Amino acid sequence: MHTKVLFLFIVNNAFASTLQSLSYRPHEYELRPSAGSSWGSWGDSEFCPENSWAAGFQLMNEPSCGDACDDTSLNGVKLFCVSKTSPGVVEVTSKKGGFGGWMGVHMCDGVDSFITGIQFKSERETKVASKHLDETAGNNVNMACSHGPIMPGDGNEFGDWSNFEICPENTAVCGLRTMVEEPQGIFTDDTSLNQIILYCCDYF
Ligand SMILES: [Ca+2]
Ligand SMILES: [Ca+2]
Repeated sequence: MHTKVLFLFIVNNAFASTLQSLSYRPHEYELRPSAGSSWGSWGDSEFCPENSWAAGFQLMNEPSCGDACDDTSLNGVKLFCVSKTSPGVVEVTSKKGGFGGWMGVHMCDGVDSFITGIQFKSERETKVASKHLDETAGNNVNMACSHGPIMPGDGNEFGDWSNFEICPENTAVCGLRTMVEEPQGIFTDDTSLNQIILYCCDYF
């Protein structure tokens, strides 16, 4: 093997072994934007590798399917973790629903710009413990970065926006957890993603 090729092989393997998502990482704060519903259960938390933070996101969304079918809107959220010192991107996601597909990738503008805030759009649960004919729960997410403009999500329009929840100073988003309703079958209304938590870790 050529020396340069061998060197690259070793370097790539070193990054591959260090850039792994984590099931726990010490964090300073949780961003939990208000949500109109709470069907389903929380998935596992997933965190960016040490010394990396979320610099982008992507939504799993089911486009509106019209009056005669069962809409679910938002089904999942993915974060893209970036380190200031090593190349490569690690994806983290918590629990996901089974409807729709992945939308566009939204990345913070500029060098060393990381996600620091979230706003969540969801429909208000109309009755406790009993659904209307077609509820959708979570619909869309906007995120703010440490530098640059707010990144609008490409989910659906149903429901109302929460306030923007922002990480404390000197922290940035480093992980997430989602509450998702399990598939309900053909005769029962589905909602998929209902709530989201983002974690803020020390940023240096
Ligand atoms: Ca529905
Ligand atoms: Ca259904």
